Amino acid sequence: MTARNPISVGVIGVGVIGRDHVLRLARRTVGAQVVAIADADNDRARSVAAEVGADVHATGAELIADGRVDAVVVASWGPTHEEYVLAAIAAGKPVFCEKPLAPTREACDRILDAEVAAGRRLVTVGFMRRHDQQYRAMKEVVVGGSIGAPLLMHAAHRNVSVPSFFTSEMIVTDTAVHDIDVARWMFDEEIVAVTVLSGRVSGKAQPGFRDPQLIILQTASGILVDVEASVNAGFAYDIRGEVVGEDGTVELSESAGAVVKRAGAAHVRVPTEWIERFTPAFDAEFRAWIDVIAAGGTHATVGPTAWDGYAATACCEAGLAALHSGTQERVELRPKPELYCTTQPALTSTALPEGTPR
Ligand code: ISE
Repeated sequence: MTARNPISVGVIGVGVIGRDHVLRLARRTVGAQVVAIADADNDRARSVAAEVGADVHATGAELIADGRVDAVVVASWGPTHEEYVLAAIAAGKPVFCEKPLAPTREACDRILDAEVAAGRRLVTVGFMRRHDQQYRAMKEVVVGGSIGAPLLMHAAHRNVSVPSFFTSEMIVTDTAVHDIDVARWMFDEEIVAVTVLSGRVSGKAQPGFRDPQLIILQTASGILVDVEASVNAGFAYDIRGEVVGEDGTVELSESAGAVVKRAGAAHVRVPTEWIERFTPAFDAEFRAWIDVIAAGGTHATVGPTAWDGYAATACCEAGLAALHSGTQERVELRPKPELYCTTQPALTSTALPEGTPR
């Protein structure tokens, strides 16, 4: 397939992250333009469309059917993802879907079936941490073998606060889902079991809300990953990760910025919002996506595939069962279709800087 240049993108759902993606695609992604927008809130669609000179469609289905739209971004509410992703696959258009691919394993199954029937990978899932330079540097060390065979991973995912509609279950499905994807990607292994522990509850959480949670993932070869997930940390958006190997450890550096030392103390900026922490990763993710579509190869996906979206949702389902049972729950996956077994092109847009320790 030979794609057009620039790639004309339609965006469905322009709430917080959807609008951010519209601006990123329209203003700082070379080779992309945003031509169409749809949102359940029509006024919001119109106001975001006006910022970038795009047309507004009444529905996501209409947007996908628009002949000028080469590729689709789905950033609407999770339960709507399946309908839009299936419609994009049916139209043969590359589709970038924010996490979750779909909230239930059955819905993800239907997406896998549709993509397998189409015979072409068209779906990319928005697990942006795979494009984050710190995580990528960490993975290079793990794969390079200098710290020996990986045994454990420690992770922390602390949000400053969350809106009042946030639930204990969403700490697994909306927050820790990123750590689930990182663990699968870091070790190139599936997760086979999940345990979720909750103990003393933060005084800042709503009554009945189980925050923080300690989530323990076990990979197929037995690597244990503990994730402290909390959403009322108050002080900062604090993301940690450390892999412990047989011969050493590798951890995410504390800050991408400068460390200031003065008056007997060291100061380093810690972001307060996830958009700030991961903006470079979101930018890299969209650059890579537009590049792969423009290259017009066999598959129009880069980074996390529909299989990755399915596996993450299956782990979240086990996580929810574990949250309620208090015991370890197994993750059972369907056999991996052949379509997802070939490797993807390297992410050249996120190549690591010279001198990165390996
Ligand atoms: C949000 O949807 C995200 O994707 C953020 O990365 C995560 O930190 C936050 O907890 C989620 O609500």
